[in-house]
Amino acid sequence: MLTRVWGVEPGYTSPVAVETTHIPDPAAGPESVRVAAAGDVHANEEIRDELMAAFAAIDREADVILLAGDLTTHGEPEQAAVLAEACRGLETPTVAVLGNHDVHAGRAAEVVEVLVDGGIRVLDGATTVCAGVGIAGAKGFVGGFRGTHLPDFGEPSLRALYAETTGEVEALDRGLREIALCPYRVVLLHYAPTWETLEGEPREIWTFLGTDRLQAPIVEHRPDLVLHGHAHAGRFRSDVDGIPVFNVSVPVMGRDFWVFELTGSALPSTPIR
Ligand SMILES: [Mn+2]
Repeated sequence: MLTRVWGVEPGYTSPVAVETTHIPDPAAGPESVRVAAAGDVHANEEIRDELMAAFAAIDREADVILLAGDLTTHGEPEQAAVLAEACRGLETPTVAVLGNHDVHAGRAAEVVEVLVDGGIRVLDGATTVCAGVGIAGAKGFVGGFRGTHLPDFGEPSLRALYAETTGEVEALDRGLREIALCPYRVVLLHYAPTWETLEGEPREIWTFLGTDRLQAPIVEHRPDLVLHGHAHAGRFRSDVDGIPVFNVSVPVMGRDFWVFELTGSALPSTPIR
């Protein structure tokens, strides 16, 4: 269903600026960090050269590279090896979550092993900290949006699906608690937490492209930035309760990576009367 387009336009010179709640400390070094992001890279042997070139070009252009799932075309370890090779030796740390394509072959554990061997940190309901950026990463799952939710009712298979999404929501909540004290906090997902970045995809399949159940921990913990992929025909930019959400699927961006610059913004002082 999802056709991959590898964007070639370099766009590293005009990052999207994201103001954060971080209070800058001049003594603590740089006041901003650059996050490069891409989803739905869909590595395989045929695009080896483009992939190598794209990752070589983004290296050192950002403080961290985030990959929002669908790292491979069909979840074969050989495909993951192509991405691992592109990332091996990069100076910029790379962090990824898996997508549905990466679990398709039933070999997700091997895929993760290959990626880790290439130096990629794979988060499956877990967290990591790179360059002061706390990252809570999970694949997420399906479930729909207000008015179209899959119910927790009836057949065991349907209820198991609901429970699997519950597990993703709980993992995201735990992750955001773990990184609560990081200066910058980013959520990395494959599935969409809002329908607003799905606009462009057929409305009939939105329930299978994500769920607003993922919004609960986002609204509670208020990370600085939320990134997802999966919806190749969706929309780039939206928000959840004012928190910026970007669909960084490569076909949506029309380029290899997008760079987000997270900048500390001193909170305004309370006027004293
Ligand atoms: Mn996907």
